[in-house]
Amino acid sequence: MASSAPRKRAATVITEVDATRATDLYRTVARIRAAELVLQRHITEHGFGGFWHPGLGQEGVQAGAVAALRTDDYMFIAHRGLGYALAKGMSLESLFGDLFARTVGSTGGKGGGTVHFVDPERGVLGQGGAIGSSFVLGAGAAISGQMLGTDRVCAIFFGDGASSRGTWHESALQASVWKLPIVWICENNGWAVSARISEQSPTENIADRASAYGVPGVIVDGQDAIAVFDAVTEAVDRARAGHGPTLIEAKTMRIRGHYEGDRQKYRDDLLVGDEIPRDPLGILREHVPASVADQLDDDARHEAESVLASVLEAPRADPSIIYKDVWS
Ligand SMILES: Cc1ncc(C[n+]2csc(CCOP(=O)(O)OP(=O)(O)O)c2C)c(N)n1
Ligand SMILES: [Mg+2]
Repeated sequence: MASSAPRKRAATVITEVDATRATDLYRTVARIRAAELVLQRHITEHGFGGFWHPGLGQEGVQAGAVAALRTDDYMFIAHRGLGYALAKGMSLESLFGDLFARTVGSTGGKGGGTVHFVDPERGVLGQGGAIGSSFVLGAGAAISGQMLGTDRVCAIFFGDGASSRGTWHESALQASVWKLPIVWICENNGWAVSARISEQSPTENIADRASAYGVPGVIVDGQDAIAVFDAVTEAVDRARAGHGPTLIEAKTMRIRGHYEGDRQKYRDDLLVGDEIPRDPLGILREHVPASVADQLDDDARHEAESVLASVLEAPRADPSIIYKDVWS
């Protein structure tokens, strides 16, 4: 089932459902984009206490994939951006609150940024700070769903760099044998910090590794949110029906540095100007009336600006909460 070219959507005729879906995806991508840009500006002007790994340009993967999940499906996010958590229904206030260590954050102000975004009611289980640990944690969440007799699926996001961890291989083997309800979503943006994909993988496609474990490997154009939604929907249906995991590789690109402020001297493919190649918003605009898209852009910008302003006014947490929620 592995393929060497991005899967094309079969449907070229826009149905009523497609138009609604495209508008919903546009709204989500626009909200993520606006949050990314407002953070980028703030960090450039005022600096930042931690690391912000921008997900600019990768919003199509995040919005498209999460739209294919139910609210009660589990999800392990990756560190690049906040799109996964926002798309799953967490409020922008709770995410900015985490980034700026304010009490309104999902961790109540303990900070830590993207790594600690959490919302069990919406299935957002955070991520492991050690890249690749989410593969085993996610397998555990999937087993728990199975043992409790639910039909919950667990989506696990990760990068091309993380795909080389042994943890993927051991959990892939077990997940395949036990038919765990997992969808692995690899955001292949071509870089792991300063290492090109060609320096860390002997094969061009991460998805090709799936065949070794007897699971489908699907390549999808990560800039096309609808194509991502279609691919993840098929994988989610398969997992929910008890047929086991799927590996989806979304081809995307890292627009900015590994972290905001990274000068990227190692890079020979730096973009000039602000234009995002194959911009996920531009691709969705083919399916959304211009006036609707313009309004959604305005709404998203307004939301990001006003939420950032109010979060920066919110109180910082008292240091005494530092051990709250720590399991020992
Ligand atoms: C086990 C482990 N090794 C190294 C790191 C440091 N680190 C954080 S992100 C990253 C690169 C990840 O690259 P990729 O998975 O492609 O994700 P991307 O940053 O491109 O989104 C590394 C090496 C870490 N957090 N954990
Ligand atoms: Mg990468």
